[in-house]
Amino acid sequence: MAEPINVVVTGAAGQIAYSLLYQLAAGSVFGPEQPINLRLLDIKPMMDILQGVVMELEDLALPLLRDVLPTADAGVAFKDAAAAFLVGAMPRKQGMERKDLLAANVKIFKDQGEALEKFARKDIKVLVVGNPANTNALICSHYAPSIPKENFTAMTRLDQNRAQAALASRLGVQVDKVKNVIIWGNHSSTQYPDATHAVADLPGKGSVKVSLAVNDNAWLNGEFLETIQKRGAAVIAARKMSSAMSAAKAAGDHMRDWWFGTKPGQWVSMGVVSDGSYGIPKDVVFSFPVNIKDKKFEIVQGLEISDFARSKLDITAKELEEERAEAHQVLMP
Ligand code: NAX
Repeated sequence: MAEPINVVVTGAAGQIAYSLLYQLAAGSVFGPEQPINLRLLDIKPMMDILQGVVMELEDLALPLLRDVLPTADAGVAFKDAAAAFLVGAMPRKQGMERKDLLAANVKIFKDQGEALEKFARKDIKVLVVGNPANTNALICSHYAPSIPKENFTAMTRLDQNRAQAALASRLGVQVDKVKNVIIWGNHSSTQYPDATHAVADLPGKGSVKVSLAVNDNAWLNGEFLETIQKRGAAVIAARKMSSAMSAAKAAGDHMRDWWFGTKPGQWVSMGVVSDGSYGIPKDVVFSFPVNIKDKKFEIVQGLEISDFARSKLDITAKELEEERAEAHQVLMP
């Protein structure tokens, strides 16, 4: 059996981590042959609660789970880490402006970037879940210059899963019969869920373009798009808490595909540092469709972008440029 790898989960006492940790310990992300050491980072006031999570991890009695270390010290958590789920972030409190939230969070991700730079493996794979996820990932990468920027990604997989499920429901097929729906841009309400290039495997018809199968562009460019953009808010309104089970599942999906690769002919959406593809400004973390092989992703090239899509891409890119400017303002006034 392989040597254990160190896997970090930040915000480890929170609700997403609570669902994520089981998946990691059970081998459904890094595979059934890969033992793991868990490094659980949270803030000092959460250490008692975290101890309860550690007890439950022990009680899982899962053989792949080797060493579990709860800590409030980022240097300890990131030591020799091979993978990190950066879930922990400052939640929006009542009366807090979006700007204040961004300011609090970019400082956290600056500190964690610096700790990654000093202590983590140089081939570490970092998935940022904590919001604003795209800009947090950019900041983190910026403060860890010796780790390739391709090793920092932000999660839009939950949005992709939501979009795939909504299309499957509309077409009356199982969710795995729909593929290649794209989330472009920011993990925020400006994201562009794009079904233009998606295909569905329909009974008796084989592979059909989703746009032809749905045959209702007004729905695809209207209700579908808005439902996915606002799905997070709808879950909060109903559950009085934000998405956790589905967010943890998506984080597992994202990392598993990064680790093991995507299936031939299928792409997934990830927030990655833009290389200028599709006319998106460089140096923002933008969600693109990617193929993954040998633990490296490549942005899918050559997709046709309609005028409608262009306008949506520009809106979400502009928001990310604004977030980047605000982050720089906080960190380098
Ligand atoms: P919780 O409030 O349940 O947990 C967050 C945990 O992070 C808490 O235990 C807190 O003490 C900890 N934390 C705060 N500052 C920290 C720091 N500096 N270092 C380590 N830990 C720290 O939130 P939860 O529901 O788990 O959500 C976590 C984050 O995921 C939030 O920012 C949330 O907005 C974001 N989400 C991102 C999604 C995505 O698709 N990218 C979807 C789900 C979710 O909304």
